[in-house]
Amino acid sequence: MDRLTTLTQHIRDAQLQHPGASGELSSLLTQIGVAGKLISSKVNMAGLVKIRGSAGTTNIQGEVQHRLDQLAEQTIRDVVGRSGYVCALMSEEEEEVIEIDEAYRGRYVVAYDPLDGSSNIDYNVSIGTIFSIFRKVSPGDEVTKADLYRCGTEQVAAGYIIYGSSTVFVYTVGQGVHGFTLDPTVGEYILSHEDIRLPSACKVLSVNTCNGPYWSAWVHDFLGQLLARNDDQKRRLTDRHIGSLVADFHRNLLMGGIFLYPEDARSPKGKLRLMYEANPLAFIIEQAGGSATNGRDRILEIEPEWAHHRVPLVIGNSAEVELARRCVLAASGNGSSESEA
Ligand code: P6P
Repeated sequence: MDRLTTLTQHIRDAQLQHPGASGELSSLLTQIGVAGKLISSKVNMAGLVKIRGSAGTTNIQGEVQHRLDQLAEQTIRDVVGRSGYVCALMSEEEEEVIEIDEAYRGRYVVAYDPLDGSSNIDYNVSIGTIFSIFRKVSPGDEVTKADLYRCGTEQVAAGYIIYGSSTVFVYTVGQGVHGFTLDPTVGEYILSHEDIRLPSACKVLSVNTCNGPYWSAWVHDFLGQLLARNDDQKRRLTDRHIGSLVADFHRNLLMGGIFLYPEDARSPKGKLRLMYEANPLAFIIEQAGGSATNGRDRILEIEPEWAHHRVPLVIGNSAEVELARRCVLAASGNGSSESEA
């Protein structure tokens, strides 16, 4: 029987790579794991305890909040916010940055989407928590914009917890990407996906094709080139899109694929948020050997304008991300989009 490695052990081993590390980041990641266990138990019971359905309120995004959204938000505030390792929280559910009481304040900033894909909650589709962690940089106790609105390259850790057929915690601290499956019988995350590498072949295309009438020309060019790969001999590419970013991303990370939510006439700046969706997933995909762009720039180098900065997102296999970039350039009159692949 293979040796079992728990999340806590793995995080500690990763921390041991940095002798000067205080262990606070390790403890913070462990607390995020605890929050994930609590949210997982509620997600898995949602249908039974009738907490599904709308809470009748809306969040800053104007999206109808589900009770599970609010529960996930409160769980992260209680567990992570009072861990003693965090000085500020940036939540998809909250317009303002959440400052932490002095008694619990620590050295890290956490940006998170407490329950991504929540519109799928009532249909038993996989949903998830996405998180991004920065170390405070300004001196003293005060939290400044310099601590908050940071490029993704400054993340010290990022990950997600996907609540699906099983609950899986996936994270990176810049030493590869690792996944842990929760054993609910003992409440431990057990290493199940060590050193995840994005498969070299792009097998999956994930996009909401019903946004087609709203897309820029480059998107049609890009998709046309991808679909041309399927011919009489072989179907090289298939479509898998479930409308839950964390679920679409996790499947593509393991199978090899490209996900895109480009800018369109309805969302001219894109729909997905930089700080707590694009940045953490871009950190992960790069650590696994892939790429992420807004169509022009590397996601991790985009300067955030505010906590809920939206970006177009193309993320997955690097060759296909580069093809998307060429299509954008060609549409703007610079160069040809013809795939070199
Ligand atoms: P659309 C869920 O609300 C979400 O933020 C992502 O999880 C998902 O990829 C996207 O929105 C789906 O948006 O416009 O295709 O319904």
